[in-house]
Amino acid sequence: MSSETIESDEIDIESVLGSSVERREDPSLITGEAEYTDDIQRPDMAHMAVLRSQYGHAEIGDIDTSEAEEMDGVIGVYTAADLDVPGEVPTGWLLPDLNTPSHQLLATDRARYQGDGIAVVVAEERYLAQDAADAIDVDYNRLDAVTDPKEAVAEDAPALHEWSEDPTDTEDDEEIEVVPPNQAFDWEIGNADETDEAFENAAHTVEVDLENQRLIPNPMEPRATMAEYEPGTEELEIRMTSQNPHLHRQLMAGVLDVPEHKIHVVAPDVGGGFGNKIAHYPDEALVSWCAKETGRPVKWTATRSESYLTGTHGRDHVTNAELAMDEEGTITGMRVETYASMGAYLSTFAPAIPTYLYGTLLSGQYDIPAIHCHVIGTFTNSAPTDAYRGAGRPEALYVVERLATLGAREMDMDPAEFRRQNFIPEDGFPHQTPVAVSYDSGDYEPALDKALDMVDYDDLRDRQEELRDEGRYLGIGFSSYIEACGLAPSELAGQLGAQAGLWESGLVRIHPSGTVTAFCGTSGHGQGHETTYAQIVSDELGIPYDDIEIVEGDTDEIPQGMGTYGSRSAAVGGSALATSSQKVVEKAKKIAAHLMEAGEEDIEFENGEFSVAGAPERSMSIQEIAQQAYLAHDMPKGMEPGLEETSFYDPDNFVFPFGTHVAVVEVDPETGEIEFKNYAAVDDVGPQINPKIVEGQVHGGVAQGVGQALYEGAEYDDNGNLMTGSMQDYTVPKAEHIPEMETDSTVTPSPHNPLGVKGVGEAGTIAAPQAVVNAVTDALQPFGVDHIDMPLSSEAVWQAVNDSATADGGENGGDN
Ligand code: MCN
Repeated sequence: MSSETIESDEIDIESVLGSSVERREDPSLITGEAEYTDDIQRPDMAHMAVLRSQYGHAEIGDIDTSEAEEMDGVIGVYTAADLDVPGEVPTGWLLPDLNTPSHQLLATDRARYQGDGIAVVVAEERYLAQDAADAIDVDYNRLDAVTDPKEAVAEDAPALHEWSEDPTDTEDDEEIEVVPPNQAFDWEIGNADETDEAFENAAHTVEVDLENQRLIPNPMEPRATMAEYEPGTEELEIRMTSQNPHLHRQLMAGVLDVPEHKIHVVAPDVGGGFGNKIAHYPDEALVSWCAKETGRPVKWTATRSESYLTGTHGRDHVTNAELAMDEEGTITGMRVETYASMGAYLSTFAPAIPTYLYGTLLSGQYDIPAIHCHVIGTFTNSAPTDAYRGAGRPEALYVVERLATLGAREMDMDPAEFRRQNFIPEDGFPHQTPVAVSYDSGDYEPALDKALDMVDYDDLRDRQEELRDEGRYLGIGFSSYIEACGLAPSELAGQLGAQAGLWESGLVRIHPSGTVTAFCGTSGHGQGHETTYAQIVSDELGIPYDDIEIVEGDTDEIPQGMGTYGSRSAAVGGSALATSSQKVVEKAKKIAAHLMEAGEEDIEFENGEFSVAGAPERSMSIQEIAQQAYLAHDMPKGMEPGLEETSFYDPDNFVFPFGTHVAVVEVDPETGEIEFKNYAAVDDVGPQINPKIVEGQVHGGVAQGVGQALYEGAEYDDNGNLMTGSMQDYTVPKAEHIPEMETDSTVTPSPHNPLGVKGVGEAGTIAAPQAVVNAVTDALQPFGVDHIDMPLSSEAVWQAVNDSATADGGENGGDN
């Protein structure tokens, strides 16, 4: 990528789009001037702490709050019985026959995961609030727990929820299906019969059992909220770590029964989210309730351990996957069955993640005629799961790309050539997959070829052979991934169960002096929107980049919004701003024609100048037009003064970025240690607004994907105790753990948005895990190791080598 950063005063309007302009948000972030939620102070501010269940599953008996209430400085102690809120924590995505359990802001009779809130304390000081919460005495009756997604629906599994309706399907008189109590949903996509037939007729099949382990998101800033209630105006102002302030406002209005227009949500600077700050949690609503109840501004900031316990987790799938092929290794079918943990309750978007964001991506980059995917969502005594960078798509591509590698092995084919043979051809777009989605555009071979060049593939295979002779094990792993982002066409989202539209709003206002403020309903929290959005608006309006200000994350300033997740901001938010800018230019053109006494059709617009065709000396700048639009002394008849426009942009389709990542590792079979030798990432995200930002997103995404492949994994014990409850037990990779990576790109525009852009925010996370696992198992081929579940710790690798040696009587590992 051509991504040397350039300073903003070095760019001109012709090249502003596509330049690596320095991120304008960084100076305040790196000099400590940024204001995070926890930095906010109010003179009479109180602090909230939450007493959380210490057990994974327990009945709650008496709760004795007397000692806490008597402590000096305690303002109030509240349990579920004190809360007069009408609403429960809502589920924002409904599937057919979804079992939606009651989820109160505080647990009433039962705690269902370690960390479930039981009481809150409001006190003068933060640590006093926590001490008082610790002084609350709860009479627990411990219950058996279940934490494995598949075991949760076993006959003898302890049930988490009591359903008000008998969960027995009696519609069909012949067959009475008893739904296991811990089953959230039973969902399928694709064609089961056609897929079964493909397997019956297959010349070759491969099968793998795999786990996509539970992950804990680690944004630098934990979740935090500061709420203030104004009794005079009855307004509630909530400053919180949000990826989607308007959505939080809407949901909170229902939960707290406060009119939506009386709630003002602001996301100050937010230190990363990775999906963790999308959901509506009980905590933010509790802070808001406490502010109203006590009449004091109230703040709550999660500790890191509290984040680990109660923030939404990601992944947690147990899967069986199979691939069918003909004699030549052409894929003819794929069959997948997955058990996906929802945790103890349904988080806001949880039901969508292992279904519509997973099953629909199982075709990968391949032309597969028949696919069937069956997913059983289950309740377990663990933190609720929800979106975590990639959300459903890393799980899908892990399945696809593990199968592709195993398929190539079965066929004794080179894994790159196996992929190439099965790619959807360049002229095959738009491509309708058998799992509902239609890919917008793609051209997969050039990305693969670039990646092969970057790692010197042919030489590398020779080198692999040479090293094996020396008893060293080099492995090369491929991941030719696809992803669906730019969420999403509202009509389609509605058909699939979304309880919200997924359009985006953008307001572009040119001020009388010619500078611009542009407002967007997305809410960046590290992605660089202030920079890239200003590039888009500058390009559209022909106004210098430095004269453009971007505003996000404030429900009072921005008309409406759906927020930032699903790598949607560039494709949907950026398109809303581009559309509004185009509307501004249209209006300005009419004014220009009027003022220059020319027909509108004769007015040309380029780089911020309106001129009369054939008479370039007759021209006016867009800034001059803005001034005239506000003076309004001489406007076209009937036209309103001012120069600002709003759009609600609703995309026609998802966008489907893709690419090939190749990991090269060396594995020591005696210690199980893995060393990166190379990592090449070729990503196609359509035209790049800012190549440096794109590169940064790929780096960050790959870091998280490598984290999943090698280091991270949330572990609960059999009682539902989180064993990886802090950074001491949960390995978040550090710089030294991340490979040096080389990035490059191809550019295939999407036909579905005015900028042609596809998202990049999750690409690396979706691509990396299977590149690494495929590389490690490639290295271990002499030992017959075909699969190891993530994270590939040294112990897991060592164990796999030893198990395989035991299984074949020591024949494997022949080279050393
Ligand atoms: N971009 C670009 N050219 C493109 C596509 C995108 O220059 N063709 C730029 C965008 O303008 C934006 C950035 O790349 O500045 C990411 O854009 P996009 O792919 O639209 O993703 P979003 O902005 O919607 O961000 C969401 C995405 C997700 S889903 C997660 S999770 C994630 C991620 O972004 N969390 C992040 N990246 C993160 N980066 C940081 N620093 N912190 C997080 O929490």
